[in-house]
Amino acid sequence: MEFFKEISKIKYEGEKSNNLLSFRHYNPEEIILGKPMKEHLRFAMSYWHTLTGGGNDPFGDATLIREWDSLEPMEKVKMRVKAGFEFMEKLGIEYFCFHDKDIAPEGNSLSEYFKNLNEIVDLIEAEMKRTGIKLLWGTSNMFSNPRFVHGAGTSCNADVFAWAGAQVKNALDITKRLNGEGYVFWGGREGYDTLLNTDMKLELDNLGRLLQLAVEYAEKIGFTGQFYIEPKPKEPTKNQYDFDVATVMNFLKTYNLEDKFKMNIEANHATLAGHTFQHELRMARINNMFGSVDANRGDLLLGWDTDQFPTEIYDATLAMYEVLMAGGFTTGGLNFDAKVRRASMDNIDLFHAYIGGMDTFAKGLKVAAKLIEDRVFEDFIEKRYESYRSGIGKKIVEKKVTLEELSEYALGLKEIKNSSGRQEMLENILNNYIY
Ligand code: XLS
Ligand code: NI
Ligand code: NI
Repeated sequence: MEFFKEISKIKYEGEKSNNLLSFRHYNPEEIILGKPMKEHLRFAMSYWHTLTGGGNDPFGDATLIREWDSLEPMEKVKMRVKAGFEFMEKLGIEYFCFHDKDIAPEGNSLSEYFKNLNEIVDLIEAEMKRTGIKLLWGTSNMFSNPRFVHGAGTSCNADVFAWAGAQVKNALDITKRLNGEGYVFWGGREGYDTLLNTDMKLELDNLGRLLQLAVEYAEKIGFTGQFYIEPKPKEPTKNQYDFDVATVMNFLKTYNLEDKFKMNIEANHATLAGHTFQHELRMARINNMFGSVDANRGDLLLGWDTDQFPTEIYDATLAMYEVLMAGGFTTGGLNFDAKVRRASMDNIDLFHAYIGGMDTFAKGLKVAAKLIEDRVFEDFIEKRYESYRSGIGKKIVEKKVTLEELSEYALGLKEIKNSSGRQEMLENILNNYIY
């Protein structure tokens, strides 16, 4: 059975094409810096936003009504699997990501939930075999169900911690079974709304303990995928413990987990933290913590995670610049953690959304590759810091000076001469490469 009958396989037609159901920039096999575009970009479909979400918001119910929505729970989720794989095949997307709860109904007990999950995982496994599509990462939803009202690993209720442990165990089993290349921990409700009722130390220690248990279990079952943490500063709680890359790095060091995790960086989470997307990627890259990306975009005027499809070429270019400078993705990829707007209720809107996101990142990749090939920023930056390659600067970098020596040197200086940072010129050059 075909779901998206009005849409055939989306092809690359180049920049001159007027066909809105084609790629203008994403040419999967085109070689960029020695490897095909598709290997650079490793696009993934987010199961939750694409297949499960209905467009509900705090003021209104679902508007995105799909063919499967009228079916009984198990039939419904099976049809979603079929539709999802057809969708990815038509777009040429080779990876997907999911939470346990996205794919199967929870039923009336934990054992029923696990049983349902197993049944659907059988079907997903068969579809993966049929299409060659792979699992980028799995994760567990430990935030939607009311039992997680106070958090999961950071709940004040030990029974909830235990339940979270069971869900993580099961999600790791599933991820391993489907050959997942990674496993994500996004904080969900791991945070607080007021310190008046919160034992912050115990909550953070418990979160560390949950992650340690996950790492131990992965070793036990031979799951060799990459663990990631996805930072986010707020929403749903007022303060999320995994605030940003820098905070998460400190957390991981405190709990001896820094070698076991990398970052999954989401564009909209970066901006919520008061950083640019590029800042978070850079921070991860220079600390050897770069892992994967949740590609989306926020709205300048709205203060929450709007999860819009990424269409801004500046952001995509600078993001791909960081990805390339980090040596590219290994286990990670570009997961579109993005949803169509509530009023975009047709199936075709899903295609327009993904085509836009994929084309934006493909164009960003091409521009970033050219910038790197021409060493546009590298040469400028190298020159800007040249004072550290000889004389007193070299001694500073090599830790060969004392404060007394610095003082003696400074006392001998007549004047200090600085040179321009040339920001405007560099911004113009960036524009020239984009347009
Ligand atoms: C929510 C997060 C979530 C994670 C996966 O803001 O982005 O979707 O990516 O749990
Ligand atoms: Ni995300
Ligand atoms: Ni998000």
